[in-house]
Amino acid sequence: MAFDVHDIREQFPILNQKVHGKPLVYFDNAATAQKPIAVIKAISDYYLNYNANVHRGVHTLSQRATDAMESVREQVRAHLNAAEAAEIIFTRGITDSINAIAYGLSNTVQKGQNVVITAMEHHSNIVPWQMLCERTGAELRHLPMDEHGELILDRLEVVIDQNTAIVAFNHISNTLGTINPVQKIISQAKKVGAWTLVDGAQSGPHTIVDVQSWDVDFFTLSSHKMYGPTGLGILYGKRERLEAIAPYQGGGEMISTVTLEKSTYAGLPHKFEAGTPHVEGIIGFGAALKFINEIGIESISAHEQSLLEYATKQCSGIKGFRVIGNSKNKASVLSFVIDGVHPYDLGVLLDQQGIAVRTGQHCTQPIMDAFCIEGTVRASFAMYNTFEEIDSFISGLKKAVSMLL
Ligand code: 7TS
Repeated sequence: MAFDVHDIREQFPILNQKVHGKPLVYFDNAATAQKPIAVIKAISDYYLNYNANVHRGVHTLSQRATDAMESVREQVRAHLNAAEAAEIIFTRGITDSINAIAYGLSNTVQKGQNVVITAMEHHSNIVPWQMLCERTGAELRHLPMDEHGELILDRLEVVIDQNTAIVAFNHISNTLGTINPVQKIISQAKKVGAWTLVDGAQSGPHTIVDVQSWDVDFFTLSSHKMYGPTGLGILYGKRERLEAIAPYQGGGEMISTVTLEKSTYAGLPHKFEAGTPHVEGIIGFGAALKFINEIGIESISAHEQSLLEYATKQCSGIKGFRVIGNSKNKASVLSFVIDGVHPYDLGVLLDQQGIAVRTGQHCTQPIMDAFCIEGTVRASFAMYNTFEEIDSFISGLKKAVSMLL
């Protein structure tokens, strides 16, 4: 299918509205993406026609819901090129996935070992590891970054050592846009026998991921950043790794046998899926994946790259503009400050002109500390954004700056 941004926009009715009397320009895609009609329809079809709990009933609706959910598990397996569908766990989101692994390692990680993250993680890939280290006495280390927002890879062999239990890092930084060299980091971890977890929050919607060729142990996505519903995450884990760690939640569906004294756990993937799953979310995510793949992730990514280049060039002429994160390999996230202006004030003035950006720390306070700034303004682009929208953003930004400086 040829990439036609105007056709694509027709699939996102929410974009066709005015905010404060101006056409909406939605540039907050790194936080969450809008949903195409196909996703909304898949969810309403489920509620209109076959809403039922899954796995529990012999009745027809339950079977239909179960089949729909399990077919999405297979779809995700194929999308990530996992070896088997049982390695795909449905969680509540990336935050939930990382907590599941960090908790699951509580009985395996020990004092004397270390956990490695990077200087550019989202809080959800920092705090769960701090909690694990507090529980176990392990040390938390990080791979540092330079002034461009690139990881200092020369430090890899020093930071990741024989005592490293797991290396957890993001593929693409939500604040800097940096695309990290996943394979290089994984190969260093493997050299010392450490496990790996890649946070794919920002790569899921923009790049092809092949978990087997990466040879990563855990990989996680959030549906809502990939044009799917909120409240659903994907956790991929290699079978032997998932089997080796403890489940983080107990309850229905995750057991094999239960007596009042003791329970045994179900096999994969159910061991990690206690309780009624987010059935509508899973079904909606299936529709989102199909939608992305029909357009083609390469075409989406190429379009977003040209938006990023155009926006960066147009912004560079603005007085006091300073980009935060200018790594060579960068995804469609433009974070910046305007010297002398508070990001929040810019965000409010842009909103008055119908332009949605995120301002602040973006749940990455250590990045702000490293760059000695309070926060940034972040414009992040998706498949449905246009060059005309960037022009509106630039003129809106110039207007805001002229009011504030
Ligand atoms: N990791 C990264 C790199 C992220 O960008 C986010 C969300 C998360 C983890 C957490 O995902 P969740 O779905 O569990 O919340 N990032 C953002 C953002 O940049 N603005 O709002 C949420």
